[in-house]
Amino acid sequence: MTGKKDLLAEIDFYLVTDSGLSKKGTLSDVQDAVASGCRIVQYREKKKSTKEMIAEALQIKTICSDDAIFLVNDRIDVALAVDADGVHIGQDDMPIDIARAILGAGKIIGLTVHDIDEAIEAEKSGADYVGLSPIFDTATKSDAGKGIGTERIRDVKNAVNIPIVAIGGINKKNCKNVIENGADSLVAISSVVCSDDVKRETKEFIAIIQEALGRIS
Ligand code: 3NM
Repeated sequence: MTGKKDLLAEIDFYLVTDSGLSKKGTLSDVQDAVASGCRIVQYREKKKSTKEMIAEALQIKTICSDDAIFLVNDRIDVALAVDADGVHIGQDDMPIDIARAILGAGKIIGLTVHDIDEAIEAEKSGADYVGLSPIFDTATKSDAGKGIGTERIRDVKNAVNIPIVAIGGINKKNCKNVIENGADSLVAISSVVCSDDVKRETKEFIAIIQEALGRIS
């Protein structure tokens, strides 16, 4: 009934795929990240046909298996077609109450927010986590806007009880600071998928995050 919602409490490094930036391809990135301990994968694909997306999503679902949460960005139809664990949607996508009615209570819905008010609203409307963005300036998403800075993470952390996933311009140098300011998890797309060794990068992010979260010393 609850699907993989319980796993949300354990997420640290969060993989978002990007076939445009990836060196080795989306499936290879997912495989490597999950093999290195990544517990949450978001399939974000803006270029492929629905048919191609469904075929790829099915393979990602198999890779994630019971080990990692598998979400689809934006495309609720694709998430339903492959019975993914849930979706990640933005402020201009389908309203969350309608998405929930379509997906059902057991699925995970993440919502992108940019400030405290949107985060409070997201929690009220039933989001399971918020993606807070963009923390820093980023070239990966052209319309992301100016970075809000790490202090805003703490403000949002104090305002909501659902997990906060930080995104936008995060790398291995600044990620400790992101976690220490209240993020529960973080995304670092270019840092990871543009690297020669996704396995190593994922492991290193996880180690830094876990240490900053105080889960290991
Ligand atoms: N969403 P990188 S920023 C997918 O601000 C995405 O909502 C953003 O890429 C938002 O980790 C972003 O390479 C890209 O900066 C993040």
